[in-house]
Amino acid sequence: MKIVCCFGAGPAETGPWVTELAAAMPVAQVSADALDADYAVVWRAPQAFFDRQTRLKAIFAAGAGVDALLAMRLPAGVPVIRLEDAGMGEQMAEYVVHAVLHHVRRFDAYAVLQAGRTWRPLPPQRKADWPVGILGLGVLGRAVAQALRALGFPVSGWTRTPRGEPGVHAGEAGLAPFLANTRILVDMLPLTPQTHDLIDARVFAQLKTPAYFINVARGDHVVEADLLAALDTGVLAGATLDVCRNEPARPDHPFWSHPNIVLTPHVAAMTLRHESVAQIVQKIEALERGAAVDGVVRPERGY
Ligand code: NDP
Ligand code: OXD
Repeated sequence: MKIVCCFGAGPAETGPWVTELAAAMPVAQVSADALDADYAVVWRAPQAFFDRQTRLKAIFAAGAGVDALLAMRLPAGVPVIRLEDAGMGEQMAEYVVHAVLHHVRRFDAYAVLQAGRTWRPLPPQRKADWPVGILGLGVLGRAVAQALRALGFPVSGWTRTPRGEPGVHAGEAGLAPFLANTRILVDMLPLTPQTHDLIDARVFAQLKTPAYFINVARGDHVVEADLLAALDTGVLAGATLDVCRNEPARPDHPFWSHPNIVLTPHVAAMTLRHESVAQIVQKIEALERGAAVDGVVRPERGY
């Protein structure tokens, strides 16, 4: 069996994946250049890579989101399989919990007071007054929901398909009641034609105010001018953004210097090679036995 790895960032990133996959799966020939591979493991691989492959049985994405991969011309009929958690759930929970507590425990307000050398305790806040709404309650959204609930925050979610669970709203009809009950909005959706530009002035206006916005998903979900306007008019008290529409953000992007935005460079949940290789190897072994695996992307729904 042959496995080929291709990471658009180049040989420095591809090499360690080849080495680690080969060690984890001694029966496989793992390389960066096979043209007749059975399985491909990729992240941001160029179009020419897919055009050269002649007999792939499956393509493994070394990430959770597959929007960039689905935008390529992929070999017809070859399933795309994404990472499910593989150590990202814990990272997402840490990132979002940090952002929520930073705001609710007023670390942002105390930073301003410190800058002015002002020793002034602010009134305590009740978690019950800070309901968190998570857009996208999938593998990673559920990990975040669990961590926030354990801290005592009221948490609700929004999904595409109804679940019949309390606090989980679904579909277009479920968006308004979900937003009306949310003060901290966390974006954890995949990028699909339905979620592109979803988060705009209309969405911000329906939140309990002053609201707070956390985006750990994709920048293309957000109409950035509407986000800035919501901050400037006080509809949003602040935002923590791990992503933006064009990454890396240009030096003159307003997010860098906005006093109420915390910006990080798409690091909320990074792909952990060891955990990812273990998951991919397990799935290849299952496929070779003819067994079904989870995490198979459904192209018609875009995730
Ligand atoms: P999942 O596929 O497990 O979950 C996606 C969730 O979004 C599901 O609950 C799904 O609903 C919901 N959803 C999808 N489309 C819609 C829609 N049109 N309306 C309402 N709900 C919708 O994905 P993961 O949890 O594994 O990952 C989520 C995203 O996180 C990734 O796609 C990626 O964009 C982002 N990400 C960001 C990282 C970072 O470092 N910033 C790292 C890793 C991921 P349903 O349950 O009905 O299917
Ligand atoms: C992912 C990401 O989707 O890193 O895995 O954004």
